[in-house]
Amino acid sequence: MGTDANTQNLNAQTTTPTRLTGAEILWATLVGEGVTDVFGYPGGAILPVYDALRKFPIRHVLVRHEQGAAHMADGYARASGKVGVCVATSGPGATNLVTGIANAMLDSIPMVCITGQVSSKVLGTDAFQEVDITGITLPVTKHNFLVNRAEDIAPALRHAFQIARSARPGPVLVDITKDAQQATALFDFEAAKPRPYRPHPMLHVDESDLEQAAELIRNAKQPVILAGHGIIISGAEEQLLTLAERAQIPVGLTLLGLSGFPASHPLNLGMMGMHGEAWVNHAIQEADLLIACGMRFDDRVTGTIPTFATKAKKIHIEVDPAEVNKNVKVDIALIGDLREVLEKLLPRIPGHDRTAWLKAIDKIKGAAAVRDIKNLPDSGHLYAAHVVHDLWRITGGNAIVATDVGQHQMWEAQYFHHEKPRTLITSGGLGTMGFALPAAIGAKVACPDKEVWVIAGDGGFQMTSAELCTIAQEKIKINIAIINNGFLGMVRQWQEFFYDRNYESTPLLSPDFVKLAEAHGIAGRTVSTRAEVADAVAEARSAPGAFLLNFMVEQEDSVYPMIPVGSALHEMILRPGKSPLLQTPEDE
Ligand SMILES: Cc1cc2nc3c(=O)[nH]c(=O)nc-3n(C[C@H](O)[C@H](O)[C@H](O)COP(=O)(O)OP(=O)(O)OC[C@H]3O[C@@H](n4cnc5c(N)ncnc54)[C@H](O)[C@@H]3O)c2cc1C
Ligand SMILES: Cc1ncc(C[n+]2csc(CCOP(=O)(O)OP(=O)(O)O)c2C)c(N)n1
Ligand SMILES: [Mg+2]
Repeated sequence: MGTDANTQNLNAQTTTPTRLTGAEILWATLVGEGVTDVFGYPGGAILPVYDALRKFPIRHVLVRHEQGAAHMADGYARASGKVGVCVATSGPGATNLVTGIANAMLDSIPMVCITGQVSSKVLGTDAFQEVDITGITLPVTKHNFLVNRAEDIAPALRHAFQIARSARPGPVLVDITKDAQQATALFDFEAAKPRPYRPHPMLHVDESDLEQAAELIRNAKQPVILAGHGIIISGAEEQLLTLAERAQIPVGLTLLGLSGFPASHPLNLGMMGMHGEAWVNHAIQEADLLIACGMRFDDRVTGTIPTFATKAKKIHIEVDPAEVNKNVKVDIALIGDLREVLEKLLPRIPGHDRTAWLKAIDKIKGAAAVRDIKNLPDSGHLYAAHVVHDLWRITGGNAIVATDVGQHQMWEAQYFHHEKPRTLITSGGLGTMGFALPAAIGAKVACPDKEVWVIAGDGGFQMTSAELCTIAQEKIKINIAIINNGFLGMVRQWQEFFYDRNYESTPLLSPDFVKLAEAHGIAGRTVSTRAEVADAVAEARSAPGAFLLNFMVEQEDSVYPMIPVGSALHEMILRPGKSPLLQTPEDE
């Protein structure tokens, strides 16, 4: 963070052009773009930038691995809706960012990633720590820039912010040569403004398409809304609620759509897809109309395409024309920002009674709702579902939860009921193990007043656990729940179901996580029974600093329902009848 008295002279509020070094221009431009926090790791090719940092009012979180910096920027963006920023040096610093950039790309997260590059005179000579990072990241960025003149830094960065946040958001990389950081140029924030954003020519909704869509909705007997991440990205929660309530249409959510529609709402069906609720998938297969809102028909959502919702007409509201008719052919496409399109559509949608359809879904639910564990008697075993359910209950569902990838991620999606947008931070498209801990740090930096939890597996946690030291150094209060099943659980589950229980390379030795936390000055506790869960969660919440809970859960539990790859949505493997998680009639 800058402490220098000259800060005022150097920040972007400067009205008259000022001569600055490229490094100073970089920070001044970030200040002008409203950036207050960045996540990064220094090195030779970015040293001029680090040298200038003290002059600017920006908090720099020093990470332990650049992948962590990218995930922190990502978590920051998901929690706040702002653009996340990460910084790394050339060569290995830049390549370490790549997984985090790809993660953001697949989930449409707005990020600006800044890398140092060798001096322009030696570019292309295999200079020390030179890699072609713009080439490497071309397929996993929305756009990228190589900047080799100080005067180009501000325009490139401002353009990067515009690209990152416009239409379908995504990560943008700006690679800046060392000599450009060291040279000087006139800094004029206003003059560096990019041309006004020009929407894609296809981003235009015809009156006749709107009318046709409205007519389909008015006439549908068994419609379902498929609500995706676009709801949260465009801030269309209110419009979605109005559409659902007015037309009495039930809402299924993708993994990334969760938190976009209140979990407790009677029209909320829960998550669809591979590990979605059985009744959502059945409802989709029985529907006569699907209204897909800001979701991209991922294969985890559709099952095999030829068998997907064959009885339904389909409306797709989507900002990226490339997503329309990519996986699922639709009858009407409304291409534009979801909130704007819904605002245009709503006046054409009258109130509607769909009691018969809602009752029919309730009936399917009755038969399939076998996993609700609310009142389950304590059998002495600790199940991951118990832990997640109790965490939800105790936190009142108000916490931001960052999950890792695997079984615990699916149990979180099923048992932690998100009411408010941006409270679930999870890696959907890339499914990046190691995401949770750094993403939670980013979320906490973005939302210091919110309660933030990590829910991670014993495998994924080990991939980025070095960031525990970042928490210690930065004094970040987050709580960590490790769902410790002694396995790479999701892979073990696939081995159980599809590879004859050949548990090759999935039993997993872990360090003593509590001791690991203690080595970083972070308190922790191991929990092995359900009776201890509430007390342990309370201890973590009231601890002044970060706290780690190591939950020793059943080792060979599986996530149900599950749609095997290559099957239809209704061909689900359900939890076997004798499971201790089965709901008994008196639980209801
Ligand atoms: C282990 C594992 C299991 C999984 N199982 C499931 C599962 O069972 N069910 C499930 O749903 N997912 C599951 N996923 C996640 C899945 O892989 C996808 O990431 C997820 O389905 C994508 O959801 P989405 O389409 O809503 O979001 P995204 O992939 O983020 O797509 C968002 C869409 O909205 C559009 N959009 C963005 N902004 C706007 C705007 N302003 N206006 C209009 N449109 C906009 C984008 O162009 C894009 O097409 C799983 C992931 C993992 C790792
Ligand atoms: C970086 C990375 N490597 C491998 C995988 C494949 N993978 C998906 S889930 C999983 C197991 C995760 O194990 P753990 O973190 O213990 O979570 P659990 O499934 O047991 O809850 C693996 C190896 C992945 N998603 N990401
Ligand atoms: Mg595990």
